[in-house]
Amino acid sequence: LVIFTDLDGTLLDHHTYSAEPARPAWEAAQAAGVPCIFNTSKTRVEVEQLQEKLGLHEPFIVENGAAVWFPGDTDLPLPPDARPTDDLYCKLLSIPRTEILEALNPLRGRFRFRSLSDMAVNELMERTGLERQQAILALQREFSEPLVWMDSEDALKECIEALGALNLRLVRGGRFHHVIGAGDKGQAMSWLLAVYQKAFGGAITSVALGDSENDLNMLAAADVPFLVRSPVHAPPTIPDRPDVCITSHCGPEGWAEAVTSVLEQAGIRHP
Ligand code: 2M8
Ligand code: MG
Ligand code: MG
Repeated sequence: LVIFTDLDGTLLDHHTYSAEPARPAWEAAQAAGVPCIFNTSKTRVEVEQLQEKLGLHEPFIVENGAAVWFPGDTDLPLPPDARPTDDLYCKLLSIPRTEILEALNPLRGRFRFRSLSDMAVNELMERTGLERQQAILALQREFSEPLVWMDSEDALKECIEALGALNLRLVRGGRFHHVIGAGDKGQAMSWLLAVYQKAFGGAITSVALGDSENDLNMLAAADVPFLVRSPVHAPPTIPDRPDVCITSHCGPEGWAEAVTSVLEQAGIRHP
């Protein structure tokens, strides 16, 4: 069993960013040797800080599937192109943010949007409710660019087409639209799952949890998908997965509900 989870609005409360209501559930998973892999829009430095705060030490996927980071002391078989960076290894699945920003520049005259590269820390704090220290880390992006869309829905469609011609995509998170290069959360999850299969042999059951549109391909690719209820939007529908479970609680309470049920079905009980 391996758990892949979105953070904002899923493991973390949409408004307060607290994961505490889910603590007993992830501690039970950890005690049973079930890894909780973060698969998020957040940046590497945001996830590093969060893992430290929660007491987790696992590989993680950042910026909507753009890269997989492994702890420096990982036992997993690293691919030959994993790049040592600081204390970690990075497997790049996408392109650098600089290329995305260059592609966005000529579109600024055609469409109305603000991107994170236009924002100072204070504006990001106001828009997200992040603390100053967290907002500073959210601005340290490496592989993607979140946008506040300020134009019409028709213009959004046009912009998605213009980006598509440049091999870029726009995916909708909880608050922002994210411009990403190749890959997505679903592909990154499948890539990392194959690394686990190789390490441990045999089939591993993948559990995925998410709340927003940018999580749908991850949920569609998982053996056991959970849509965690959101306090701010209706649950999106996943084509071809009528079996998806929608939690009755929102955010971390819903996460705990889902993970507890999965662990119980696997014969793992809370201590
Ligand atoms: C952004 O990501 C979330 C994910 O769903 C969003 O679109 O609402 C990113 O900028 C991330 O780095 C940041 O931590 C988060 C804060 O709400 O917003
Ligand atoms: Mg989310
Ligand atoms: Mg997210």
